[in-house]
Amino acid sequence: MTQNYKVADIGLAEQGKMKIEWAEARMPVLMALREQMRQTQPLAGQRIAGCLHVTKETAVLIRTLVAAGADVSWSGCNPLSTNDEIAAALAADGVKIYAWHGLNRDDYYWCIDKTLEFQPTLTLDDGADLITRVHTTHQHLIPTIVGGTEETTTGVHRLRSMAAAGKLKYPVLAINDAETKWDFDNVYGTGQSTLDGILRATSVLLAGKNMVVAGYGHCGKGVAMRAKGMGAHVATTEVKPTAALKATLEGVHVFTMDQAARWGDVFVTATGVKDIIVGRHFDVMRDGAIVCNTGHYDCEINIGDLQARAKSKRTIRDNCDEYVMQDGRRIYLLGDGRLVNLACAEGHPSEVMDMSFANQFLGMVLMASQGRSLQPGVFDVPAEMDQRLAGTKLETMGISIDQLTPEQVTYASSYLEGT
Ligand code: RBV
Repeated sequence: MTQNYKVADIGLAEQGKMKIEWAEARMPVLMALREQMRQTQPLAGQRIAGCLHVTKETAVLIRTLVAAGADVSWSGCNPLSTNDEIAAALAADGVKIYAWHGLNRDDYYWCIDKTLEFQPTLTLDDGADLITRVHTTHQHLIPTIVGGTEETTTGVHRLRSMAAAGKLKYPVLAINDAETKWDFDNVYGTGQSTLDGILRATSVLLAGKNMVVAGYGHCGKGVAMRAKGMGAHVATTEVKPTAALKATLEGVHVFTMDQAARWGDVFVTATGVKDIIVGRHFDVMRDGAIVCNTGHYDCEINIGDLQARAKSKRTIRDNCDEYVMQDGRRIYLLGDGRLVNLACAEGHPSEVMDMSFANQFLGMVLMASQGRSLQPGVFDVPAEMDQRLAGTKLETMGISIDQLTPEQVTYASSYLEGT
């Protein structure tokens, strides 16, 4: 029998199982859906190829997809984000999984291609690498695919460009754009886990430090908010006037990166755009500057420019490389410029992934039943699904909210009511 997994060390499975249990205890919405849909089996007969960070939270999602009847084949969506213990636990459970921490680019695509071997009917992406692979090297699979989902901002951007160019060949749900995803995961998830990654890799005191957060979108805002809470002086860099204005009114300095490069002690990129920190910025940074990225891809910091300026490099701590410049200044790069929260810590906390992955799960169920009737394109998560999910999350937290009376409903919808 051929082995239907490739992981770093299957011997790590027991450790991984305990971590998954830890996450399950903190993901009540997804767990309730699992029990509900174990009965109804809405994913029976579906083959789901997934490409998403192999974390304890993702394992909870995978177990839920399997409980609902799906056959699943999985790869990671970033070379440094796979937790080897989790991958081992999933493999031991019989999940087809091809993922290990620290794989190279060729292995990365080998893993994705392995997940496509069972001819999926649904694709689940984070960053759109899987769906891009289907549309470039595996187009023969398109006729049997009914739909897909996409987890993150960068992936949704890619898919919208693909759709605008007429190149997207099946319907995809933009999970990222659900309110119960971006307004929580992107802000509070990124905020906490990014600082978690920086602290695990450096253990520096953030109080009193100058922290530069490139990009004041949902992710940047979350990082800035939490860094402020730790006592850092926070600045952001922006290209969008309204975002820069919001930052200013929220008490965050706004600088150009040329200005910020001289000012910062710690730099985090959260823009989704390449070349945010380049050679001329490294040239003026302070001795000891710490640089990292929390955007989906590792292109925001130009590492080639950093390497070209360095006379030496050593790994001084786990996930922390020290580059010594020609003039003796030291610059520290965390997690090879890849998502610092996943490369140097455990990604977003389970409590927030509960909502993101409940959306993913319901998105798969929706696509399984309705994908065939949709045209190719990028679709929003239905608004009522979003509100229902938020309501369930509140219930699990023991929080009750009010309901409008019929009179209030009439008032709210009347244009005749005034002074
Ligand atoms: N993300 N997943 C985790 N713990 O499984 N942490 C972060 C986890 C996702 C998050 O939803 C974000 O949109 C995406 O990673 C970026 O690749």
